[in-house]
Amino acid sequence: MTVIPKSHPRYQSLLIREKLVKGFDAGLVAKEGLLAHGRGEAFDYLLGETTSKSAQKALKAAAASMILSKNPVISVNGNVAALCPKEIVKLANIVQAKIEVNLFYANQKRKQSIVATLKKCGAKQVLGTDPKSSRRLAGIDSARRIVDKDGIFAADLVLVPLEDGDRTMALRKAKKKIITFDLNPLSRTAQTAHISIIDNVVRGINELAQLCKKYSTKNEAELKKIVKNFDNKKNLEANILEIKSNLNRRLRIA
Ligand code: PTJ
Repeated sequence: MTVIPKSHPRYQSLLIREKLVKGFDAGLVAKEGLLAHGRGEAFDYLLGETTSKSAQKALKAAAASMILSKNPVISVNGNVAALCPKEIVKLANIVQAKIEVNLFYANQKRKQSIVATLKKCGAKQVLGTDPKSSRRLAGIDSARRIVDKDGIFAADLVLVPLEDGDRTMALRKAKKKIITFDLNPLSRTAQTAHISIIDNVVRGINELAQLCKKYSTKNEAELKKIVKNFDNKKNLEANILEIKSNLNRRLRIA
């Protein structure tokens, strides 16, 4: 295993990369997941590798929506299982959400490894592996159309970190409220979801869990107000402007 010295200027980023590689070696991450991570890293670089103001806003709207939801589900893929399995279980416990494994690159063995990882982190139940419970989402051809009848199929809200655009659209058509973590503000998923948190899931997921805990004591009217005041399109524009001003700052330094 590569030892990354703490003094390395890109220590955090290299540590996250290492988690992905370990997750790949452990059979959790698809090969394509490593490529997807590289794309994410590039956008994170442009974002300044911090949770921006617009991401904070989206996190607040996401937390309020999750508390208000009657039947929330967290969808987990290979990358998420490698990067933040403990945090996923923690969040699910706070908001009483179900957890479902749902893969783009379908593979039963990988699914089982992801379930085992989540259970090791304390998940009591992980949906998405029982063929008798499977249902099809309309309007999508990828493996992600297969969902659990008690999970995503029945959910009113689905948190889909690192999602592909087709399923985001299909889930929206199925009248689910969609929250995503995506480092690319221009992706189809970011543009289609109701709430797009443009942040590294590794940074944002803890913040989301903490906000959910904090908001669990707020009354319904207060929570609804937070949700109503959030405009995803406007927030994505603000995010793109944040990237632009980061780049401008770099130009001045050069
Ligand atoms: O495990 P599977 O089979 O379900 O496959 C998972 C991947 C991620 C490979 C699959 O869903 C995929 O191909 O995704 P895309 O379409 O490449 O989209 C991934 C999005 O996530 C891109 O917009 C990336 O910028 C973004 N992304 C990558 N790493 C992170 C991220 N967003 C937030 N946090 C990250 N760490």
